[in-house]
Amino acid sequence: MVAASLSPVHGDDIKSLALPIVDLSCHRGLVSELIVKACEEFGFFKVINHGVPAAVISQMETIALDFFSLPAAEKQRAGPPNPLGYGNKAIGQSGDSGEVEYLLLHANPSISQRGSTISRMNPTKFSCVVNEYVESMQELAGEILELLGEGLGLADSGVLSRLIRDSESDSLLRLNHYPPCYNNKEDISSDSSNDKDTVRSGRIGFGEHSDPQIITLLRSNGVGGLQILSPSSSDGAAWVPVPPDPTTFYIMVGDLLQAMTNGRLVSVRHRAMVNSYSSRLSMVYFGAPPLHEWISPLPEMITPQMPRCYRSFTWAEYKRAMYSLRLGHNRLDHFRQD
Ligand code: GA4
Repeated sequence: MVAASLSPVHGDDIKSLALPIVDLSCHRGLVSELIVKACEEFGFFKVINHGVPAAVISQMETIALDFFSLPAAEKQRAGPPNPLGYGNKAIGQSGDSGEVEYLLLHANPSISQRGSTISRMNPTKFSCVVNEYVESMQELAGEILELLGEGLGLADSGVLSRLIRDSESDSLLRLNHYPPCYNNKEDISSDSSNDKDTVRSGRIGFGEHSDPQIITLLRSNGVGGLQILSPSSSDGAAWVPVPPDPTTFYIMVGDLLQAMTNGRLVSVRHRAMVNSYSSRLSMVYFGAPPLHEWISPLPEMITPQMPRCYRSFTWAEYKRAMYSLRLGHNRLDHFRQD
């Protein structure tokens, strides 16, 4: 367990809290139990001993940094994001923005426009590195969902993992670059990995939201900025800074997993703050089902104590709703069972 402590940002309540860590090399039964608990309490946990080769991660990081260091005009050739492609500050289509530039790619190489848009770079090399990273993410996400299925006691424990392993899954890879946000001289002399820097900068890189998909796997460099909203504390919700750890992955429950578990697992609300003097790079895989897949609460998750609370919908329908709403909107509320 890790603990982080901080002072408030702009009047927001910031809390010290131990965040769950799951060691994937431990006994399977124990791991699946811990994953369920973390997803019920936080919708969030960190995985260690995840088995993703360090070279796959570092190659992806290098190529992402190469892309973001291209001249603005070159990067813009991969944009505007509609919704895939390169974006700078504008997020989505409903007027949201943040101190971030990003590249949003489809995880399926035949759908993504990767090669043609990453102009000045070597498109073949870029595609190879992305494919290798995405494959590792799909494998890790599949393994975590399989463990989750076992921990939840589902009759068919592969029902969740199959959705993202499907060859038509609509998963995405997002590369986010948060340039530093200088405020004053004091900022420049401080320790970059310390969350105090994100407090001092106080600028929002990516505003509060939950991820719409099934599961998110996030890896960032050693610069802090990610914060999660702790849902279930006696004194109300508070922002919890997540200490950076480039050797691990942060796992987040998405809206679809909340719907399929009939609200037992919670999609975590989170945001990214900008650090006062170091660039933050995050590489985020969003595991999603195929577009026409129906999403419904699983039968085992519906009990007399927990009656069905979401109606059935397709991922395509959910996506239409999410693009019509603002980033911070609680979009799952629109899919509650009457
Ligand atoms: C949040 C999670 C992913 O980054 C994302 C985002 C998407 C986008 O940037 O196009 C959205 C946002 C995200 C949810 C609401 C809509 C759509 C921006 C936005 C305002 C790629 C995703 O799938 O949903």
